[in-house]
Amino acid sequence: MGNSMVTHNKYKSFMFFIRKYKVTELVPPQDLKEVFSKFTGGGSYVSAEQLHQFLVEHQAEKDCTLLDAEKIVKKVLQIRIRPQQETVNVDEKNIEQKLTLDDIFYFLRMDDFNNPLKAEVHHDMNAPLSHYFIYAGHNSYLTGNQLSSDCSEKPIIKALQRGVRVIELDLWPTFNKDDIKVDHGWTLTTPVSAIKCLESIREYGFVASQYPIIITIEDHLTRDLQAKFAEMATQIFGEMLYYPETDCLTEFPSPESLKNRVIISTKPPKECFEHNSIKDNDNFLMLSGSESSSSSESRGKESPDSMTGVKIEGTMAGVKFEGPMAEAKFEGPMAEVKIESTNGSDCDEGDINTWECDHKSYQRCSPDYKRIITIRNRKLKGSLKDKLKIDGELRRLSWSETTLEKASESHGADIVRFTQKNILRVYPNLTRVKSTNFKPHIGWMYGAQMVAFNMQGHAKPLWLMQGMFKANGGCGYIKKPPCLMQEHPCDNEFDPKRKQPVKKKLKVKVYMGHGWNLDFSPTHFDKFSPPDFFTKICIVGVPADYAKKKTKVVIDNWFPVWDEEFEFPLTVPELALLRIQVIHKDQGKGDFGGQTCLPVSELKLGFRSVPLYNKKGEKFKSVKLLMQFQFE
Ligand SMILES: [Ca+2]
Ligand SMILES: [Ca+2]
Repeated sequence: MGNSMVTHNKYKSFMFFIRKYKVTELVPPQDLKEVFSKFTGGGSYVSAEQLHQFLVEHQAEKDCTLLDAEKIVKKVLQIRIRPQQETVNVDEKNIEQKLTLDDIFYFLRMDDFNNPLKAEVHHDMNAPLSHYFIYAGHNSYLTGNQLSSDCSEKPIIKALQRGVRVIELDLWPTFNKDDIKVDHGWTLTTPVSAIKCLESIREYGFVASQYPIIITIEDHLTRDLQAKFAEMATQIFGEMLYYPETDCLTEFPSPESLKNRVIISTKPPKECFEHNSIKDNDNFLMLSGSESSSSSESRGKESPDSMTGVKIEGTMAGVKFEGPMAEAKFEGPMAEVKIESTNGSDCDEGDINTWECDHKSYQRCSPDYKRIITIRNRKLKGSLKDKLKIDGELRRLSWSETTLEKASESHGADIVRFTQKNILRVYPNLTRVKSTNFKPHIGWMYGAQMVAFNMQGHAKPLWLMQGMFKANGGCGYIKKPPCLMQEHPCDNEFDPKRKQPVKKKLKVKVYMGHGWNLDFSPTHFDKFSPPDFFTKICIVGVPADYAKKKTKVVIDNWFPVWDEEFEFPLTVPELALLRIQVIHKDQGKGDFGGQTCLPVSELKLGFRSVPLYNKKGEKFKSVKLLMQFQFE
């Protein structure tokens, strides 16, 4: 029981000396020994019945049956055939159907059996789309930064394979104005054809999830090309393309009813209303401060987030601009690119467009194009309160992170109410030229369904996004918590910034970590010794719930044992994410040893094997933590 095998890691110190470090194989934590003893009545084996009891009572696996427990016993015995049985060649029936403490310890460390999250879709999927947080991408076609990277269908495919459900395409006329390309306007990105993007969405759209894909279009097309796009989409998607029979939806359809369907969300550009506005369409790279904001207005861009009304100053390798692009100077390394808005602090459509899109105007657009738009991006004139007014017709608003932050200071309750029926999309400020992201909770805590992220990055905000959408079986749709959907009497509205009473206390225990020796080279962390790991555990959610803890550093050990417990009082556990990161302590910031984010409301209780991911969000083959989760 718990027999530890002692081996040694050898490290060369400098030139001549070999230092040996004792490697102790993992042994079950004291907590597990006690629980084992409880369920076996002090015995050294656990039967299938006792295992069943352990799974139901300690691991809170309410639906687990005795048959499930028997299957686990069989499975573990198959993997862990004991040495004496190997030689005797006994058939399965004669193997004693019971497990030792070491077997249980082994089983609990297998994340495919003992993952901390439910693998299935388990939320009600029959509510209108506005009742869900939706996994959303921003400028989904970009491979790198927002200014000079290539456009390609590949990042779209990758996002879809990860379960992203909202894909953004910026549509522009090609040079000859006879076809449609996907490109980040006003920048040096190289385009990809719209057909390629749509075909990729058809091919890969439903590999990770059957729930609907929403294509948000940033539309810079002429009327003819809009018609062409409608034809293109209809041909490529066929039956997959959903659009409502009636002109006015009173409620969005549900994700369940839209399984394996593609829907389009956009608003028609202004040239539908003012036919003289697009004379210099092929010259869209013309960019100059004050002029650009007015030209963007005259084009009626749907796009909140392309480079309009923006002054670019900086450098991009080997490319120089002169002439009409008066404000854009590129001379120097990309890192120095500076962007500033010349028409206000941010450049969202709220500032650029003030036209109202009514039914009459829609009639004048390409009829087929208009028909295929299920979620209309439409904004109302007037004050912020007016913009958030709930009128009969459903719509989508698109705001930059800054616009949302400012609006939420004074109109939090209005935003929450708006998002109960309508859709709010929040996108990164366009100063994020390196494709970074913002704290996603600024959108989620006000009910914003589409917190649109640059998926090609790899930093903390993206880890939170990836972690959030591990919920509900990773299907890309998460039912919003009741606090965001309740129709409160006006003096009792949900305000995520106001401190609520503590609802639940989450207890997190981190026992140990393992697998780095298999996934990394012996000298990856320290050249001359095994790594020195510690674990950071944070809660990210509404401001009141934010917390940050860390374990001690375990020096020179590939199998760190921490055995430390942390408590997190939570006021809105429904929106909380548990962020876990292992760091090798080094000078400076330390070396990255793996990370994961887990939605607190989805945590399975008891002992759990928590797999860690790299900075891009790809799962490590072997690196895992053994943890325990409990609620009080
Ligand atoms: Ca865009
Ligand atoms: Ca070390």
